[in-house]
This record gives sequence, structure tokens and C-alpha cells, in this order.
Amino acid sequence: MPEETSTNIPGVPASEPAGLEEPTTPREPLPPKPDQRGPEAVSPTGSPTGAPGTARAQSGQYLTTAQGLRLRDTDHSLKAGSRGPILLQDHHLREKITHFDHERIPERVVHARGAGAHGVFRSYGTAANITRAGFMAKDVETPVFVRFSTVLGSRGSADAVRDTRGFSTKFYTDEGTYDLVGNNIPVFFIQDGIKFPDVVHAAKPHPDREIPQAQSAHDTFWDFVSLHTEAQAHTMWNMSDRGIPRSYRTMEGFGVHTFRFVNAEGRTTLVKFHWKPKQGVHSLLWEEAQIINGMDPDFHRRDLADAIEAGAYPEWELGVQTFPDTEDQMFEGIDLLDPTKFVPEELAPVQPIGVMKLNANPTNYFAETEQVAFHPGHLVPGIDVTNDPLLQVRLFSYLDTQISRLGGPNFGQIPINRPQAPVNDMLRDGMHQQAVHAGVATYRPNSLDGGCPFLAGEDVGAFIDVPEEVAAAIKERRNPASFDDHYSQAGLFFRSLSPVEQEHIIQAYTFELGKCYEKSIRERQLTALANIDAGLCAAVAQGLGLPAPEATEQAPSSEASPALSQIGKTWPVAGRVVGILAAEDSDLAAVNAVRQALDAQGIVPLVIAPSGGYLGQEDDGGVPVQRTYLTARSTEFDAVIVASAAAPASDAAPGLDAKAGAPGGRVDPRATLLLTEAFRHAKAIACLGAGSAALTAAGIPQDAPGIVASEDSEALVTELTGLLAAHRVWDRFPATTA
Ligand code: HDE
Repeated sequence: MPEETSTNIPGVPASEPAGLEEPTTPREPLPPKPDQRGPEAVSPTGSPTGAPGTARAQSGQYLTTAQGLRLRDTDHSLKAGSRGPILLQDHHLREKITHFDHERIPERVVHARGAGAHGVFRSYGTAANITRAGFMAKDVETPVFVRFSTVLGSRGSADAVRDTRGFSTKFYTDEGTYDLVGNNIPVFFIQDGIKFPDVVHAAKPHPDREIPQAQSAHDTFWDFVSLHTEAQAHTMWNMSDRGIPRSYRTMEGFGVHTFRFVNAEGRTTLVKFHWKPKQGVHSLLWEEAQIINGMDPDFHRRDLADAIEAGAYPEWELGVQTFPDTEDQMFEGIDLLDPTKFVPEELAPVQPIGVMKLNANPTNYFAETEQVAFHPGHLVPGIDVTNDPLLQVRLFSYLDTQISRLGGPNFGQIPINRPQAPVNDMLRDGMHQQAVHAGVATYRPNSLDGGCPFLAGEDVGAFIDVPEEVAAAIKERRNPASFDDHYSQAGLFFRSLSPVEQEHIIQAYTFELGKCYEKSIRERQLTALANIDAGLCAAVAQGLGLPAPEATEQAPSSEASPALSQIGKTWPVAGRVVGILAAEDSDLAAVNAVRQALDAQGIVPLVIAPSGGYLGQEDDGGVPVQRTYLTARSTEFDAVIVASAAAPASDAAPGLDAKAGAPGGRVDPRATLLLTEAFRHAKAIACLGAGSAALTAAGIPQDAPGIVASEDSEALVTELTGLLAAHRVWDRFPATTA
């Protein structure tokens, strides 16, 4: 049998024997693609990355081994004959497969699923009286990298699950890197970090079958939170709309703990951090979230990346609530060291100190978003910690976890983690050491390296621990009595919301507890709800078909905090997505006019049609189709516009026929589903002229709130924009709840 040979190298015939001169020279070498050039010799923050040569990632035009050896073939193993066994001497094969075998690193033990972005933080320069941290006190810009995350799910889990979201920001300041590692909920499940493994084990999938993924609706979670009642306040926030944000762009962020600012004179102030999204605070509905997790599990990741790519850069204002650093560290009866409590904005207003804009997507997910290492102990002069027992444990945990996650103690040298400030430490060697350190004296004091590096004084930016007096105390395992109230703030939160939001909370508890198999767990959680709010308990009990228990504790009552409601305000509409249902027989001039009017508002118009390509002629007034009835689902859109037919036939539903010329001109059921869902999810629906026949087909009353119709595209978009600014047509609830 003749020996078979094959090669895919341009210009090299398949039958050519080995030993040719320069067989790998392409006939017409092309310049490297922009995304193949490899990183510049600077870190993402603009600072030099260190020794020359450390930025070698991709250079040159030829495929090489890790050692730079040019390769002629990467598709065929070296074999003893084309049908023979593979030879152990195939060094390229072994390098390629060995590297592949080790491509994965352990995912984060919590917050494994995330999305990141680069940006800048501009300080207003108004905080100088309370902090000496230059990046907050002066009117300066600081590069940042932000990572948003869910907590419970694995790295490949869905985005739109009911969960807390992480909101971590790395500020590359010129005084060192500062990490603000927060959440989108201002309170936490536990008061002492020693319980973190318990809450996480309870919330993660059951250890026997490893289900359910990325969900709290299961027995072990509710078993824990019903027994461990200090978790009730955080759980209430999770059951609210905050647990299912519309987008990472529409989430608030909170530092959760109380931190300590120190000003230039050494005076201290206690602070709580708040990120306020300029896009507004918006959420999904539970049914929407469930559909999204099937239709587009990457919904939040895609939304963030698309918005940044489109130039709709999301912004958050950073603010602080400030409190006097008194001996008892209490404020209006709230213990500032208790991380299960928040301070209502009505008691301590949030004072803005700067604004952050996210303006660049990561170049490489693994290198940046996966390898970024946050740590609440990454502090700068002017910001210090408090004795919050949750924060104190975090100060240990985050450094420790990176050592197994990133393979050793040198994770700070990974480009995304490199500080912008000059680094001159005495840390040496270790796994994955990248630096070539000079000098012999890796100790202090020394005379051999001229005493270098020197110690800094406060005048040149040294970090000085706040000389806090620690009162003589008994060594004990115990919380202060001021941590005892577990219910009042859960009730305060519930009572501060609008009826629609309260209804969502009732549905969420009823859903989640309905997924628990153990009746005793449902009953115990109902008792906790009775201690929080009798009305809430009764409504959930009714949904579960269980009697509503009596309260076992009388929680102190507190004033409502209207600032907690997400409803009743209006917000910018830029970056919102509007679907335009159209078909071949639609009035294409009107569709194009409406697209332009939306675009002028910064809204993203997406045309949905029975099939892809163009409606009409591409180069003669046609309309590009971005989604087909097959690929579109209502959940992608914040509002929907129905196009009218150019010349409506009497028996046709204009513009939305299943197929051109379909008998009876019926409306495509997928278009009907899209409209029905958009209506049920309280989204604005607009009809261009006679398009409203499609609404009739979907059973949507024309006079329902948030249904608008106009022949004039400008007027239609103006009305629609007004509705979008409120996020949803709230008047449709609670009569038609999701
Ligand atoms: Fe975390 N947390 N956490 N956490 N956390 C981690 O650190 C931990 C807590 C938060 O995008 C881990 O690098 C303990 C509160 C965010 O990379 C780990 C305790 C808050 C992220 C860890 C807490 C957070 C993490 C896992 C109780 C809100 C994602 C990987 C004492 C203020 C950071 C990692 C990112 C990640 C431990 C409680 C927020 C294991 C022990 C409270 C946003 O170190």
C-alpha cells in the first residue's frame, strides 16, 4: 500500500518529501492581525510592566513552540508511519497537550462566575477633609478594573439567577492599589466570618448530587437561614428585586462594612461606601430571569460587554455615609460593626465623592477577569479597617485563597494585579516568580545595598495604622448584645417598598420555600417571617398551603426608608434595547425613521423579522434584520415597537405574517408570544400606525397602560422614551403579575 502523506501548508504539495528548503515561508506574508500583536510593554493601567521581555506573549508572524521554535506542522503527531503509533519524541505534541491539560485553574470558591471591565475613577476632590487618600481627596483620575459576579454558581453557570452580586473595584492609585470588594446588597448573612464556610456550604449545591446549581431554592439553604436568624435581613434583600438585577450596569454597590477614613491631620471618620449607577437601579422579573437563563445564560456578561463596545459607558457615582468615630461606634441605635445592618439614607445621606466610568472591555478574559485578585486588605493611606468581625476574617481569607487559586504567592506580578505605584518589596522567589531582582541584601537593615530600600514617613505617603485604643477585655467567643436583633431591618426593608415590590418578595419566598422538600424547614422559615412582618408571613403561608405561625419575637419597629424602593423615579434611557417587530410588507420608511429616532436617544434598536438579511433592498431604503423570530425572545428588549404594513390587506395582521403570502395572513405565533410576554412583563409597547392589529391577535387591550400608537415616528419614540425612563409600566401590576 502506498504511504499517504498530507500537509496543509500553503505552497507545499501533499506528496512533497521532507527536507525542503524553507518550506514554511508563506507566499505572501500578511501583517499580523491587530489582535495577534500581543500586549504592549505596559500593564493595562498604563504602567511599565517591569523588566524588558516580560511582555512577550505573541510576536512574530510564525507559529512557534513556547520556546520560540518555528513550526512547520501543528496538525499531525509524529508517527511511525501515517498509520503507526505516535512517537514519544514528539516534543511539540507533548508541549501542546501538556499545556492544554493545565489550562484550567481552580475557580473561585465563591463568586466564580463574573464579568470585568476597565475604566477610570474621577474624584470630585471633595473628600479631603475626611481622607488623605489622594485618589479620593484630590481632583484626579485613577485607572480601575471592576469585576461583577454572582456568588453561588460555578464559572459556567447562568447570569440571571436569584443571588447576591459581587461588585469589586481595583483602584490603581499612585499610593498603591486599593481594592473595594463589595456587593450589590448592603448587608450580609453572617456577623462573624468564622461562619462563612457554613453559609456557603448551605447555599452551594447539595454535596451528594451536586444540585441545584446557582440557586438558593433548596433545602440546605433554607435550613441554614431559618436556624441562623441573623441571615434573615440579607435573605430578604435576596428575595427582593435586588436579587435579580436587570444588568450589572443597573446595580448599586455597597462596601457593606464600616471602614475608617483618616485625614491629613490624623482625624478619623467612620464611613460606609455606596456606588450609585447613573443608569438607574433596575431589576428583572422572576419569569423573565427564568426565561433568560435558558435563552441566554450569558445575559449580564453580554450586556456589559456590548454596552461598552457600543460606547454606552456605564457610570457609577461613589458616595460615603459618614459617622463620628465614637467609642461605641453606634449610630442611631445601629451598631456600625454589625455587617447585617445598614444605615438608612434618611438618617445619614450618601455624600458623593467621585464618579467611575467603565470604558474598555478586557482583551483576554482569563488573563484579566479570571486572574484579577481582590483583597480587602489592599489599602492606601487614608483608608483603614474597623473591628467588624466579618471584615477581620476577610482580611485573612482573600490573600490566602489566591495562593491556591493562582498557584503561589507571586500573583501580584500578574499584569492585571500589578500596582501602578512603584513596588520595592523584599518578597523573593516562590512559584511563578516573574521579576529578576537585583542586589544581594534582601533584608533590612542592610549596608550592602546602601540601606535600600528606605522606610517612608507619613510625610512621603507611608501607611500608618490608626493608633486605636483596644480596651482591656476578656478573651471570649461571643458577640456584643447590640448584634442580637435579627429581624427589625428585614421588616424595615420590606415595609419601605412599593406594593409591587412587596408582591415580588412574597412570590420569591413562596417559590423558594415551595422548592424545599422538608416541611419543617418551610414552617421554621414562616416563623422567621412572622417575626419580620405578619402580613408577609400570612401571604407566603397561604401560597405554601400552611398555617401562618405566631411571632416568637417582637422586633423593634423602625421608620420606613423610601430610598430603598426602586420604583417611582425616572432614569436615563441610553443603552436600553428596543425590539422592532417587522416583516417584508412593513412600512420600511417608517421603520427606518423610528430606528433613527431611537438611535438619537442612545437607545439600541433591533429589528426582528421572520427571516434574516434585509427587509427590502439593502442599498435602496431597506432595513437590516438583527434578530429573527427564531433567535429573538422578549426578554432581550426593554420595549417593543410593532411596525405597520405598507398597504394593509383587510384580512392580514399587518407586517407580521408568518410567511409572506401565508393563507389568512395570520400573525406568526412567535411574534404573538413576544408581545404577550412583553405585555405581561410590563414593558412599553408602541404601534406604528396600523400595527395594532398584532396586539389584538395577542389579546392585548389597546387601552392598557403603556400601550402607545402613532403614525409619527418622532412622537412615538418620545412617548416610548418617557415610559422607558420609569423602567417598566408599573401600572400594569399587580393586576397582571408575572
Ligand atoms: Fe468574599 N470571598 N468573603 N465577601 N467576596 C471571595 O476571594 C470571604 C464577603 C466578595 O471578583 C473569595 O478571591 C470570607 C462579604 C466579592 O474576584 C474568598 C467572607 C462581601 C468577591 C472570599 C466573605 C464579599 C469575593 C473567593 C466572610 C461583600 C469576588 C475568591 C468573612 C462586602 C471578588 C477570592 C472577585 C470573593 C472570602 C464575605 C464580597 C474565598 C471568608 C461580606 C465581591 O476569599
